Amino acid sequence: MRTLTVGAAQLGPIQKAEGRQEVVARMIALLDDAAAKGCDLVVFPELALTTFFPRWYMTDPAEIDTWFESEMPNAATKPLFDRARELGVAISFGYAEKTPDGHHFNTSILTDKAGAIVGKYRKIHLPGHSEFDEKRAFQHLEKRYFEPGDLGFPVWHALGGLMGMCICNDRRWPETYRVMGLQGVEMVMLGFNTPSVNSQKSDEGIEDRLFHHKLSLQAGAYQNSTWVIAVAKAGDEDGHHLMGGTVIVDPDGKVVAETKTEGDELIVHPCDLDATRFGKETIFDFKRHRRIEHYGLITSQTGVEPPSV
Ligand code: CDT
Repeated sequence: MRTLTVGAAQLGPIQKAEGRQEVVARMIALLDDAAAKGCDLVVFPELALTTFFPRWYMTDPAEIDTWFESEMPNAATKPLFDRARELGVAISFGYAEKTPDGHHFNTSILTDKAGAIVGKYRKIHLPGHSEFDEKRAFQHLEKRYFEPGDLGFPVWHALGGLMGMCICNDRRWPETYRVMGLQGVEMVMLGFNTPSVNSQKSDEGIEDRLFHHKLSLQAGAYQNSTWVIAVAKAGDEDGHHLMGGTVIVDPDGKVVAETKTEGDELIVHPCDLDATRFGKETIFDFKRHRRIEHYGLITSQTGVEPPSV
């Protein structure tokens, strides 16, 4: 057994006016709780330090940049890194990253138990749109504020296992898991901010949204025989509701732990990384069973092209 005890640290809503220091204090409270419960690793949501700002339409670059971090750790997040190091707990969380040469990404990091950053991922599948869309009930402007990630889907040797990350909408795309699966990933960590209604389909509510969320995670976990840790930012942010649904999914595709609220809430599960072996060595032994000679369209074509009549 190679057991990694994981805390999935859901955050309740963060209002637009709430500062990073307040949020970091909430994250430290969850981290303390996780350490007391024996966690080796605590995973926090996408864009964990602020409200989900891509719902707001902005045109002033200086205003936009107030939502971004130009270094990590920085003054606001140093107390979180310091506490994680003191407790000997690894952490993963998402934030809006501005690089020294001015690029903007939706990013997640993973630290080791000494608080050193050992992995960085930049979100590849950016949902939504780039211009104000009056037809939508509310805006989702990730394509306006972020560039698609430029780091691929790396997998790292860390915490005694093979660890990978993706972010929110990435979880809906099978390619995300398969590219990590081909590197032997044993645990995928991801944060999400998912509105509880579809801005383009008013009758698609929270039940359907939670169903599609879990369907994607459970399929990705099963088909690649990997743990998946999916962590929400949930609840009502300035009148915009985000669904909860923080879950830990085992390599058999089963949900083994789940939050019950839409507030700050920690769930903990002992994840045996060796439990990934059975699936990887049998039905999903890629080397024996994959037929790449028939998969060319997956990387040569983006949109749908029906066969000619
Ligand atoms: N943050 C994020 O990626 N949210 C999306 C909402 C899609 S609606 C434009 C998600 O896939 O959950």
